[in-house]
Amino acid sequence: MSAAKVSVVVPALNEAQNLRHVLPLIPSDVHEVILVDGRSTDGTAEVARSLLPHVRLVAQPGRGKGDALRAGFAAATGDIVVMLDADGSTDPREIPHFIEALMNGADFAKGSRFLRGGGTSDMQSYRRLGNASFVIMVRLLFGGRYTDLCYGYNAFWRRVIPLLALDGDGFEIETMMNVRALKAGLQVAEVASFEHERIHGTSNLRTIPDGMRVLRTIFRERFGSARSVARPNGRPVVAVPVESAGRATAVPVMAPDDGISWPFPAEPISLAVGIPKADAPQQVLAEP
Ligand SMILES: Nc1nc2c(ncn2[C@@H]2O[C@H](COP(=O)(O)OP(=O)(O)OP(=O)(O)O)[C@@H](O)[C@H]2O)c(=O)[nH]1
Ligand SMILES: [Mg+2]
Repeated sequence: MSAAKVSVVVPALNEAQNLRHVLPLIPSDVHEVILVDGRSTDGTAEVARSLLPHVRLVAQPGRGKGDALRAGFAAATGDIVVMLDADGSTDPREIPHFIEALMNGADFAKGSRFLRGGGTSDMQSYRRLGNASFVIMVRLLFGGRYTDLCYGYNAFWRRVIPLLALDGDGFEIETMMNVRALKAGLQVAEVASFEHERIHGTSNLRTIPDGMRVLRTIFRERFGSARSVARPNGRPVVAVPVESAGRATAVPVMAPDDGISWPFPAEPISLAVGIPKADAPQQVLAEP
């Protein structure tokens, strides 16, 4: 068990079929799991409660993933907040790597699919290109050496939430968090992470409109009125290379009845145990 209390925030919009692949795999010794329901019509909240009787269900006031996450962060009571998706894309077994990065001194630990040991099977080439362009843009405009930007798996100390002053409603929220973490001069760690395809259902992301929201966010953060608080090239960005969720050693298991080969283990892991990882030291990616 981590000495710090960990709150896991999961935004979910019609993810009832996917939750059984996600919630049971959250380490059982976390402080709380908060599921932010976006007025789902498929029984998401009920399924969450049946899978995890102690889950905290939070209703979001507005619409969009950003709105949902902000509601979840406001409700969190732990020392550390971990955000991950409800569609099976993000592996809860990676949580200990994020915690480790925070325990090692990071204020903010962001998942990266493009760090050694990370990867994705859920990103079409045009989305990959868009994300890469945004990464380069953020490096040029804000400094740091991020390798990923629009990824929904991140963790941070709850005390940094006021510093981020989040006000995004949609899929630009991760970009806003990542950029504001740099602007606030936070110690940011990147943690290698593997993103899987969503298991059931369809994406809520609309590539062009949501890509435009990300682009607008980047420019507004750099050239809008908030630029006065910018501290580009702040403290170092630190990378914590880890193996991609130990997938090389994970035993594939069959989900009970959907026929999908699912590489996650049947049992959740403990925060203290985590996934076997490479003996890779922390790696400084950028000097201030
Ligand atoms: N509460 C809430 N959750 C949302 C909303 N929009 C998206 N989500 C959740 O946010 C997570 C990421 O959304 P996705 O639709 O998977 O977007 P994506 O990962 O970019 O798209 P895919 O690659 O197709 O999975 C999922 O857990 C969604 O259920 C929303 O408006 N409200
Ligand atoms: Mg997804």
